[in-house]
Amino acid sequence: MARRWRCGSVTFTLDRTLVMGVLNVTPDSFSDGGMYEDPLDAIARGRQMVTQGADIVDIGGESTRPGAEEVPVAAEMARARPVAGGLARDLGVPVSIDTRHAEVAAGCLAVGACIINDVSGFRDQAMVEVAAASDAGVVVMHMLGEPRTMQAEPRYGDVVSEVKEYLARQAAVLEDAGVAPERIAIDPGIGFGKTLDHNLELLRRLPEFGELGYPVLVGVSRKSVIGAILDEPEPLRRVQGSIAAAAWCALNGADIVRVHDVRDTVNALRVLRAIEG
Ligand code: HH2
Repeated sequence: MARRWRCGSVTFTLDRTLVMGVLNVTPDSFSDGGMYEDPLDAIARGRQMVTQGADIVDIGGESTRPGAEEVPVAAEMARARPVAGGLARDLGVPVSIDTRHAEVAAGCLAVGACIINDVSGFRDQAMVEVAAASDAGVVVMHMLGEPRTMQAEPRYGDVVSEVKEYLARQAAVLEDAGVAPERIAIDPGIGFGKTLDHNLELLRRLPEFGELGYPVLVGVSRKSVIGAILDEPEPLRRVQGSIAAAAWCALNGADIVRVHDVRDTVNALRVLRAIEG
């Protein structure tokens, strides 16, 4: 049977790697902070990503970069909801809300978003309830601890087994609450409470995440793992490295890649597909 991911009224057939475009409407995201604070600019960028081939647009109103402080829910809502609503009306592809907060998720679903992307992996029961009460797709991501402190000496026995166990457990919590399995995607959370070696091992052993039976999403775009390999402190100069990483993910079982550079990534994946035949 074909593998699928159901997000509200849209069902993706996972016969190629999908591209989720990142749209951060924050002042402080690590690579695009401050670029799309004006909702009209954000909406224009969202539409542009779709013309460039994005399959999903993921809106974030809170930076979760290492060291980031939690943003008040009202502020996050004020940033994200107008953009979610403005885009969801006629974008032609699903709008995803990247949030750890149940109120923000519910507010954005109410205006048409149909994916909840939770970097804290649905640890909050209120978030599980919002998911269960909706028909949205969900992304369960692994993060060790929380953004403010997650990079303080992260430790694992076997990072892949531990991240997999966490994802399986959180997916089971969602299923028990009534979220249909075909709505759930999982994400190892590159850069969220992991050293460079942990991140590389997760990427190297990416196919193992497919064993859990859910679509696999990966976000490596412009992250410090790329910066560390290339000795490049400026996120905007990590584009080629990010595309190499996205191609690796696509060849190793990622169903969705979450990226800032939509056009370049879409083109790279088109070439891979042509070669694969
Ligand atoms: N990474 C970031 C944010 N959300 N969601 C998923 N599912 N997977 C990821 O890897 C992921 C994510 C961090 O990147 P970005 O949104 O560009 O930065 P910031 O958190 O500073 O806004």
